[in-house]
Amino acid sequence: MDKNAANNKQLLVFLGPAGSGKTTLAGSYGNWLEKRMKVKVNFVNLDPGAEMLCYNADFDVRKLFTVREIMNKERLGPNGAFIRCMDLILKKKKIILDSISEMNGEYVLIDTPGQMELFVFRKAGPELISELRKLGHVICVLIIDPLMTDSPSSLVAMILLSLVVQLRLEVDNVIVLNKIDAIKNKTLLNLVENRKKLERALVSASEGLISDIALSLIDIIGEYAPASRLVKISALKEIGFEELYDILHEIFCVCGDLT
Ligand SMILES: Nc1nc2c(ncn2[C@@H]2O[C@H](COP(=O)(O)OP(=O)(O)O)[C@@H](O)[C@H]2O)c(=O)[nH]1
Ligand SMILES: [Mg+2]
Repeated sequence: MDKNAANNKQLLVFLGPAGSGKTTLAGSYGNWLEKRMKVKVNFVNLDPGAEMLCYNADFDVRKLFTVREIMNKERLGPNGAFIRCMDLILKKKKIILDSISEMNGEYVLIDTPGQMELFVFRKAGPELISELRKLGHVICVLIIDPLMTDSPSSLVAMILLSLVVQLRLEVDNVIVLNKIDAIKNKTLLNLVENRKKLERALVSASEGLISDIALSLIDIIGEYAPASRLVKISALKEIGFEELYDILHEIFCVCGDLT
């Protein structure tokens, strides 16, 4: 692929804990881009354990291997098979990258394995993402599921997890809080926007040492995951997609790939 074409391609990698909505968001945001922005989108599934997808994958890693096949063939349990699959992703990376480089859409949306930690903390994720950078501008969409948070400190922990992923992958990124359609109590969500409120909530939660740790991490969050980079969305109801698009576009432009 020539350099200019590569520079104009946005590769969005969806990452987040199991069940946070990677697959749903890849599908619904991709459809939204095609419908509303009239752009061509390609979809890539890198989850060998996926049962069902909500998009038509232009490349699907399950054509090469699946977690179930590896479990049967190598007599492994689900975790062992998953680890083996991450090694296989690396082994087959040329097939994956060649296939992505042949895609002709302006956007390539990449859905990643359910077990984020195995992808991010083993070699597969960082190596693949580093190679993807040769094919276009890679931006990670880090998904937080606020339904998994039940206290101010657990919200801090979730945001921090996104920062750890950033540290490991070294690429541009945006953090999204998904499933806002399902959140009954919006108080916790509002804390994200207001650092002072979050501080007060941590103090009054009286979680002792946990609150103290969370309080001392707030500055880091303010610096590396500022509220302006946290987008509240619903992958299911297509809420917040304009804002997500604007932020992604801004990152894309600031880095000099667009004028
Ligand atoms: N209410 C609600 N549920 C969602 C949303 N996004 C995903 N889900 C649900 O969360 C579950 C896990 O989603 P999935 O995309 O498979 O997560 P993944 O494991 O990160 O790929 C599914 O039951 C989805 O329907 C959302 O915005 N709102
Ligand atoms: Mg998935």
